[in-house]
Amino acid sequence: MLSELLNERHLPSLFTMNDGRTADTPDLWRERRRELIDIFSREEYGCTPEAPKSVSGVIESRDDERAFAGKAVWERVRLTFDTPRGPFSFPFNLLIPKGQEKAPVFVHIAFHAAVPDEYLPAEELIDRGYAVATFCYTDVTADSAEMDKLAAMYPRDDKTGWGKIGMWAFAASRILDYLTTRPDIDAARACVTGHSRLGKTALWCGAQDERFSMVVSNDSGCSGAAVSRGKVGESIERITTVFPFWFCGNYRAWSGREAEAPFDQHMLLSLIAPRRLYVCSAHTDTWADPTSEFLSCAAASPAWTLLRVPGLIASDAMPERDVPLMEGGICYHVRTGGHFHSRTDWNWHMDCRDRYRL
Ligand code: GTR
Repeated sequence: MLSELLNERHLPSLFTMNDGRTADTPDLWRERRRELIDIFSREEYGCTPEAPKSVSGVIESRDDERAFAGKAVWERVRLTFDTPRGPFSFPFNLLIPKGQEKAPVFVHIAFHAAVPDEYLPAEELIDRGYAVATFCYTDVTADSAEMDKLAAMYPRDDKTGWGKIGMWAFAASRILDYLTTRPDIDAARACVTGHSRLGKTALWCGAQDERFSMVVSNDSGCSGAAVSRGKVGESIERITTVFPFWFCGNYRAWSGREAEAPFDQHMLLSLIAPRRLYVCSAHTDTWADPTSEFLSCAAASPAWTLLRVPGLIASDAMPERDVPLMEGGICYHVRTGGHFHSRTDWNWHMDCRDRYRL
């Protein structure tokens, strides 16, 4: 039974505030939300700098004739914003389906700059009326300890300074800044998404940036959707040994001490309430641990309830494979197969967006 499994994890309470009060009203939840963002900033992902005052985009090339058989406009945009050490810029691809006044959009945090890509079925998205703004994460900063590009533009302390996940998440928010200025994009219907390490990134981005009406994490696993307490596969110890630079310096102190931490990943998910959250697992992806991803959704669900939106609507068991749960504010599926951002995943994300006009 799911409820028994959940009890065994002994997850920290979403609602117990730092001073011992219980956040049991929407107003107190606003305060608690702030506390949780502070905890994740200090202990896991590092502190996010203030957003720049303005962001501008220059369209470097535009194809409105041939792209995707003439069904879409394809722009290559260079985004620029101010930082404490001067202007920073990075490129992204913007695909906009024709035939709508304003298109809902996916902000896709991508492993590659290519369009389409094995993880990005661009034509399928266009055919279903979704725009996509996709950027390659290493155009923002290297996936290594090297503090290049965006990382070089801000002072950073070793303990609480942002890690790479925080930087990629920040970049996704800057793209949304720009998209809000575009008359052809419906920025009120913006969904941030990514796979694996970039699924962790999408969650941290959407947790902080409430302008995203929907957040999708695909196979994000450890330090993403999955709770760390009782998790199998990757652990805090392992991830902070192999990828310490994804996080702030303090995170490592929790390796092997998950049970003592004042946080766990269901609290990250709760920050997305009452917006739509869609967590996706793949059944052979034991490294990410589908059970811990699903338990995390169940444990986050009371935050939606508090805000008077149904959270996870599921039976008291692990969901069947390939049967997406889309009834509540938290959606979930476990897809047959392995660690991959597949067309099957994308189609279900789009089904969900269609259904709720998100
Ligand atoms: C793995 C890492 C996971 C996951 C994955 C990926 O090596 O252990 O946390 O993020 O990379 O991003 O593909």
